[in-house]
Amino acid sequence: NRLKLSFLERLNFAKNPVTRRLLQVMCDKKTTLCVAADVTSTTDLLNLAEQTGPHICLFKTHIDIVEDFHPNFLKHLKEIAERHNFIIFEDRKFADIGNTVQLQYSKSMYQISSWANLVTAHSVMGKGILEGIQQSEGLKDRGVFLLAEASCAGSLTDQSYVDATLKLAKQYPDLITGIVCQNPLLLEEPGVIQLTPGVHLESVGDRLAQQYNSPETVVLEKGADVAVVGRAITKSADPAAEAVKYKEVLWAAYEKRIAS
Ligand code: BMP
Repeated sequence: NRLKLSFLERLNFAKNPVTRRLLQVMCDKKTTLCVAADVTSTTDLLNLAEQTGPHICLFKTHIDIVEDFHPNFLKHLKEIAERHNFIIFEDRKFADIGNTVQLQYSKSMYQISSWANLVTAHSVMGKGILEGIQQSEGLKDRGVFLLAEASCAGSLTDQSYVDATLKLAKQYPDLITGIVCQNPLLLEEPGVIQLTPGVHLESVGDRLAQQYNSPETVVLEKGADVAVVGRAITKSADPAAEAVKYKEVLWAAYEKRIAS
């Protein structure tokens, strides 16, 4: 059962190179925190990366919300990522036919495949998306988080969708880093990471159907390995201090989970 194994033990099961690196970063820095960097300027993004960098394993971007994007900015982001030892993760949520996904992943001014080691994809279009990503030009080490469930109220994913998503993920062990979900899914493979968004210590949701759980709940009850925290950190007066707080609560919950 993956939930009882330590991240170090699970490292040996991981078939994807970015998953192995992620687990190593998590162990080295004692953090399972992924910050959702949902800010709209390159200055804010770089400041957030600098402030939260020492406390996170993943830095999750939505590059298409940035208003002053220029390729040069990526050099700075990569430099910060190397210095603070975290992985850059573009939450693109690919959801088209393989050929289009391939173009979206490696072309345009964003050229995601050249700087993001991790991306998200929807499973709704089937294997074409994964083939498209796998066969694109770009970084050699790449991993995909496949979405099985969403954190928001009214999501259309049902059990058969979840089951089909897990089945699809199993067919691409070399590419899949993990699953985005809200429940302790039966990921038989301990080398697959559960990523869970919708985490907040002080709020239960927003006005647009987002739903939050506490860090303890997502780790101990919902099976999260890595927790995604956005506005709880980005909107706080002191993002660095807030990141430390989340990192510590999340890590304590993980230690409790593997000890129990
Ligand atoms: P926040 O903690 O501010 O609500 O941000 C959550 C982040 O996680 C957003 O970037 C959102 O795109 C992402 N996310 C989510 O909230 N729910 C999901 O089911 C999947 C996501 O990727």
